[in-house]
Amino acid sequence: MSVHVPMSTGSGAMGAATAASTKTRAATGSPLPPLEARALGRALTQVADMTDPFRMPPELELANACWRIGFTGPPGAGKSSLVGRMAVERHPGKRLGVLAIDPSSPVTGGAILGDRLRMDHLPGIEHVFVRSLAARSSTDGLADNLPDLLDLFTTHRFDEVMLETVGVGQPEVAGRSHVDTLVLVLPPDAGDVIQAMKAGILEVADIVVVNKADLPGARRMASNVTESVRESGHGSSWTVPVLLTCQDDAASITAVSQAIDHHRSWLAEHTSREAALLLRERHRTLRQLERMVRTELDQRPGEFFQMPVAQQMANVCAALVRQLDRSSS
Ligand SMILES: Nc1nc2c(ncn2[C@@H]2O[C@H](COP(=O)(O)OP(=O)(O)OP(=O)(O)O)[C@@H](O)[C@H]2O)c(=O)[nH]1
Ligand SMILES: [Mg+2]
Repeated sequence: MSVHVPMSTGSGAMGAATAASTKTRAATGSPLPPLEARALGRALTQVADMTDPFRMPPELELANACWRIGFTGPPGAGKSSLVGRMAVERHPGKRLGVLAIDPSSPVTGGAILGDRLRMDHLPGIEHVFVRSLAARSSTDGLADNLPDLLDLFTTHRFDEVMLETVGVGQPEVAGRSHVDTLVLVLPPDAGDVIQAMKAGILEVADIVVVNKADLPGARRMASNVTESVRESGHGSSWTVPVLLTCQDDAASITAVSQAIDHHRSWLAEHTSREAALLLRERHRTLRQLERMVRTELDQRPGEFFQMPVAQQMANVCAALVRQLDRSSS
C-alpha cells in the first residue's frame, strides 16, 4: 500500500534553489497561506504508521524545501526545553514546525517515555505546529519514514522545521543528512559522551550547545568541547560555535538562534543548496533500498543462502524490480 501525500505544484525547479530560497517569508513579504493543522497531523500519523517497505515518495518542488534544523544529544540534555524556547524566539513572520522523535522499544514498538515534549506553551501560537512521534522500527533512533515526514512540512508550506532526535554517538543517529543545520545539545556532565562522540557526531555538528549553564561544570564542559571541536575539525571552513545556554537566560537562547541564522547565511554563501538537497535525495533512495532489500531477505528461507551469492543477489534484485513495476503500473 502506498500513501499519497499532498504534493506541491510545479516541476521540481531545482535550478531555482538559489539564495532567494534562504529568505524568510517575512523578508519576502508574501502572506502565509492558511495552516491546515489537522490535515498535517493526520498525514504525519498516516506516514509514521506505514509499514510498507516500498513507497514511492512524493514529487516535491525541492527549491521550496523548508529549512531544517536538527537538535540532537544525549537523553535529558534539555533538547525539548531548548527547542520550545527556540520556537518562541524564531516563529515571528514564519510558519514553523517542531517534530520530536522519541526512541521506542524494539520489542513493543511503543515509545518508552511517551510524549516528553516540554512545549505545552506552543500549540496556541498561530503558525507553530508541534508533534512528537515514536521512532518505530528504525534501528538508528530515527523514524523509518523520517524523510517523508519532513517532506510533509514542505508540502504544507512551512518555512522552517525543527527536528529533535536522541543522539547516542553516531552521525546517522543525529539525522545529519536530513537537516541543514545540526545543533548538538550537551549537559554539563557529558564527559563520557564526548569521548564516545569524538569520531562521530562532534565532527558533524554545526553548532554545539552546552545546556544547563546554571549547573556546576558547564563552563569547564564548554571549554573541553571547544578544544575537541578544534581538534576534530568540521571538514569545512565553518567555525563551530560552542555556546552555553540556560533555559531561564533569554539572551543565551537568542545567541543560539543567531548562530543558526549565521550558519544558514554561511551555507548560502559557501555551499550549493541544490547539491545538498540532491545529496538528501540520494540518502532517501539509499534508505529506501536498504529497507526493501532487508524485507526481501527476511522473507527468504534459510536454504536460500546456500545458493551462490551472485544468484541470491540476482533473485532479490528481480523481486525488487517486480515490486517497482507493480507500484508504477
Ligand atoms: N538546571 C537546568 N535544567 C534544565 C535546563 N534545561 C532543561 N532542564 C531540565 O532538564 C530535564 C530534561 O529536559 P528536556 O528538555 O526534557 O531534555 P531532552 O534532552 O529533551 O530529554 P529527552 O527528550 O528525554 O532526551 C528537565 O527536567 C528540564 O527541566 C537548564 O537550562 N537548567
Ligand atoms: Mg526531549
